[in-house]
Amino acid sequence: MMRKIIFLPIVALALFSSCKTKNKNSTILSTEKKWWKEATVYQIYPRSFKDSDGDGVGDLKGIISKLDYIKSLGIDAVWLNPIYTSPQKDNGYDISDYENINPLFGTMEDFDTMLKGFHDRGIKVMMDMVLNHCSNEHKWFKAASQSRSSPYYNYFHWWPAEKGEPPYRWSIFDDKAYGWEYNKPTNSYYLHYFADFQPDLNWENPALRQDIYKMMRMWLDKGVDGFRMDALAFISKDTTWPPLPKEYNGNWGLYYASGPKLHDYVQEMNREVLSKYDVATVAEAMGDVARVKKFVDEDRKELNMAYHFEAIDFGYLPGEYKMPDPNGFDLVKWKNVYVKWDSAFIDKGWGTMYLGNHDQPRMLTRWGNDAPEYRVASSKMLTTLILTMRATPYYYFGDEIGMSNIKFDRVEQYNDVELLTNYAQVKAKGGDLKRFLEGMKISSRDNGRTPMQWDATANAGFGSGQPWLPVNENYTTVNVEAQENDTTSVLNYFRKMIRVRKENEVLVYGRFSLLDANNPDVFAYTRELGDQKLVVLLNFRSEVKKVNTEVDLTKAKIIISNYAVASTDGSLQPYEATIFQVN
Ligand code: TEU
Repeated sequence: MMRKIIFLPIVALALFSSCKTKNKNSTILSTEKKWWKEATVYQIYPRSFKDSDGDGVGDLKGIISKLDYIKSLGIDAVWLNPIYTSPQKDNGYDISDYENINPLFGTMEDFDTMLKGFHDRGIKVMMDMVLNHCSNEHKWFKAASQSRSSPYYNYFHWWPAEKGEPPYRWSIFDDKAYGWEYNKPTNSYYLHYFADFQPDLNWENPALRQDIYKMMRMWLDKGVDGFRMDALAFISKDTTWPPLPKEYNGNWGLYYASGPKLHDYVQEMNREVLSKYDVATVAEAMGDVARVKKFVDEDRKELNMAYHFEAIDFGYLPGEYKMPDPNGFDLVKWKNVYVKWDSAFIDKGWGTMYLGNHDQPRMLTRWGNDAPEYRVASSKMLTTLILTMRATPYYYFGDEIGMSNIKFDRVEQYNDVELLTNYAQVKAKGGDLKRFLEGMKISSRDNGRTPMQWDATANAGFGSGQPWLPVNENYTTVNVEAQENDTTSVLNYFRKMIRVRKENEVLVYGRFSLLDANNPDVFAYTRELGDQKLVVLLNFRSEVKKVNTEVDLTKAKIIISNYAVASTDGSLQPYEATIFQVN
């Protein structure tokens, strides 16, 4: 049954009422109110959240058992990483059946129970949609790879071997960084921008597109509230396969993203699927401001939100895979990245804010300070940043208790295909593997994938079986149970910060302006809407630092602070985060 949008007048009013805000610098912020702009999205990586059956892998029944906990956070929506049938070689981003649940996670009945459980609690559910590629075990690829005359052959991109070697394309998850794989039965190469077990889907083919739309409608008809669209920028390819230009220089975001028909496809998807439902959509959108904006400019009728990579990929050495700069990251430049992306969506579109997800290390280790004495203050400080930007916050599970990187020493401890293939590349080039592994302690994806730390019992209460990735050994002190009744805990600060965002519309729609822009240690800004003005001060250092706000804070009202006594004298305590209301 189609769950078409039936707008009750009152809902329609709320959804379409427009708030035009004139600020003192007289620019007009035109902001159409939407539930997904006001929502805080909590990301659940199902493998690592809660294991109900003792097989060491988190599952849907595990999530169901934690619905009340999730509700207690005050979040509005969840985004679930892929739970579809999959060989799990890239933990579900290699889908072999888009219309079923992987038995590892449960059954469709479990899914329905979980969805209802979220909806009963007023929480929306966003599913991950992997539309650039599927698994080589998908029935489409199995048939396609048998014969060129298979009706599914053109569901993929092929280069016939009689034409010689295909033109070079890069692959992010390949031992040889080579994006074509030879397939004997068809005597042709198939394209894979990701791992060789993730063949790219051929969106040129209308039959493929129709199958995809049908599948998306199936999930929406079930009542799903939105999609996070994986690697969407890559779905269109220039199928004349031109050689890469000299200026390419490894920048696939610029040269592979936004293929010539990308936006035709997204607009078609909008017409055929998305426009028929009240859903939230967010794309992984690689590229510069102009490219990313195209996805979310309302007039173009594509998607709602996009997330860029400029702030999250910041502070790595150029030309190397996620190698952190030993000098740390330049806060002044980082702040300017946020200014740039905020202004990208001033009049049109809407952005996202995140500091961690399943492709990232723990935000505490990467952007804060995971030393025991700074864990609490810097986790709260980063939480404050995420929840005070003019963008929809995406908050990664476990960050609400201040989980940190596990920092494996040996390559054998890793599970992640991205790490393992990049390790193989460094090894093949005779590179410095020790240095590589040191860097990965800060940046690798598995750091963000260790099991949720529920309590101080065995396996941190994640489940009775040996977890698929080890539990961080700090679980005996860093866990939900220990923080539940502690009013000063990171967990309770997160809940409080969510309430602060909900109670202050200015934090959603208000203008964002940087303060003390050249301050190398403090991220300071104002948010303004109508007559309300908030000042947000965030100290990114483990020492007391000065900030110049040009406002007398001694008379300002303190909305929230991560210190019992907030500083009002133009200094900030280590990792202090304080929000003031100044009028
Ligand atoms: O990631 C897409 C992507 O571009 C990755 O390169 C990501 O930015 C990188 O891993 C960061 O180090 C998506 C998913 O989020 C990721 O988990 C999948 O592995 C990938 O697609 C393939 O589906």
